[in-house]
Amino acid sequence: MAFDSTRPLGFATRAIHHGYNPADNANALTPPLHLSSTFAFPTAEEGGALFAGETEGHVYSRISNPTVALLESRIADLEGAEAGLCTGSGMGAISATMWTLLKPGDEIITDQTLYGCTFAFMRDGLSRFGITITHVDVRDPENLRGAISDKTRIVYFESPANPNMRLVDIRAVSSIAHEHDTLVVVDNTYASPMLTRPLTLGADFVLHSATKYLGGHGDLVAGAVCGRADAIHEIRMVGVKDMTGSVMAPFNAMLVMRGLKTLQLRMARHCESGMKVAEWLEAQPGVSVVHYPGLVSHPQHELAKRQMDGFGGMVAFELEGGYEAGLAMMNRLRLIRRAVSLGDAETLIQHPASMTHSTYSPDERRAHGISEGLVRLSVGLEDVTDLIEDLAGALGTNDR
Ligand code: 3LM
Repeated sequence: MAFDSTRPLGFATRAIHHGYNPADNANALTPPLHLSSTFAFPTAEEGGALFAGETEGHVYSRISNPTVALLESRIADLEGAEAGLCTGSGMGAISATMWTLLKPGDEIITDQTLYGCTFAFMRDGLSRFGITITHVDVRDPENLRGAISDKTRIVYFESPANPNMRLVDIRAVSSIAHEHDTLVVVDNTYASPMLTRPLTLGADFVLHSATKYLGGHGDLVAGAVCGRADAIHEIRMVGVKDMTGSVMAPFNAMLVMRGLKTLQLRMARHCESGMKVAEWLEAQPGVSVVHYPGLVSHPQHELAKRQMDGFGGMVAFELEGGYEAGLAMMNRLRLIRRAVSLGDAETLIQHPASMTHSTYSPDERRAHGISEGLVRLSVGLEDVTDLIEDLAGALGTNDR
């Protein structure tokens, strides 16, 4: 029998159990992996009814799949959404959502700072089809008031933003956007639903690169979008089925479900170690600035305390020696891996200007607050003393 609690279940419990009852699946503790690409119709008429949307069920795995559907319902539950949809990558979730919601003539307002490929998708992809992109610094929500118009269909941002850790007040921005009947789409990759739940703060859609904290082990590429059931159905039937074909493989859904089981545990450790590394870095000579929402020196620390249930594992910093010093320091690391991506067990370091944000021109980076010397750390799950020792060696603050 399914467990029936009189009070809402906790985050970790839901991340492990939501939507699955072993009794429905030969008592298998672990949900089955349905690899089937297609599903047999009992009769031709029933197949027709499924296609007509008169009955519910699986037809073909580019539309839906039972293993992926379980993950979709779990992520939606953790985000406090009516429905979820999983995709082949984070960019798949972003593009399928945008192609579904926007039409020529519409405008999208985004924050200044976006992940490099999201920025390029908007600049080179959406703009080709008659959609206007306007970048506004929505760290001050009032800036949105001056920019928003009848044409603005979507306000889009990340919080914390990749790579400079700027935050957006989701509640304030959503309330201004809704005065203008504009949809709010939040990329919640950095925080994960454990630290921020944008829909409960007023956003309309929440997106993820599930490659990162949701998967958590650096062994898959995946994405997700959550929101109201009717809108998610439309993104599934238009943005995924017909426009991008960006489908999550059932095996990847299994892996993300495995990752979700430890999301709370992992995130708690990311937060603890992220804070220690950020505080340590801030105290080092030669480190000119550390961007981490848990630091009192972060200009939006008060917002972070209000909006986030922890400050996460992403830390960005700059050295006094700028670009060259940053790269030289990266090359001296012995344990921390030089790699893009984030949210893995392994601590990763990368240089946004030449890597994740090389899609921006130098002028665009300057205008969008992404400095050339910035270095980005995804603090992993190793012993934090080992990480700090490696950083100390690379910064030349110990005798190695
Ligand atoms: C990275 N980021 O290293 P996928 N939204 C955010 C992201 O950080 C990312 C995506 C969407 C990185 C990937 S860079 C070549 C490697 C906030 C990805 C896109 O399509 O699952 O990679 O998600 O910052």
